[in-house]
Amino acid sequence: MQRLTISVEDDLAADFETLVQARGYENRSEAFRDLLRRELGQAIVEAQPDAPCVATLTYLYDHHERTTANRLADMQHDHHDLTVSTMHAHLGHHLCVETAILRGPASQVQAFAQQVLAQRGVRQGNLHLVPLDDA
Ligand code: NI
Repeated sequence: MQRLTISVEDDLAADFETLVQARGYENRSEAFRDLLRRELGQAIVEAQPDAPCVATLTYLYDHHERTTANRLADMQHDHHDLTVSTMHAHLGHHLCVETAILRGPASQVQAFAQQVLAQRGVRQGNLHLVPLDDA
């Protein structure tokens, strides 16, 4: 473990302290390490599009639009190499939420996620991508 000493403007320090409190970090070091890991992870994905990664893709869709569910299932079968698992929950009469665990080269995972999110009937979604290091 190394000790880093950094200087930041007063406003930035205050905002950081607010974030530390709001997210329930025990201390600023733990919060800063998380921010750094996230940025470094994103940099790896950008620099190495083929870097192995794992991701969660979460989206809402209307199951009364019958073709949407079929298209989403077809897409996951077509990309079974990227799709590890999918969890589905019925939120109401119309609305469903699905979370898919994806695994593969970062660029392929991102491309597949974009394809899913672009489908008609898919309302809102988010991809969370985490690079897998050598371990
Ligand atoms: Ni449902």
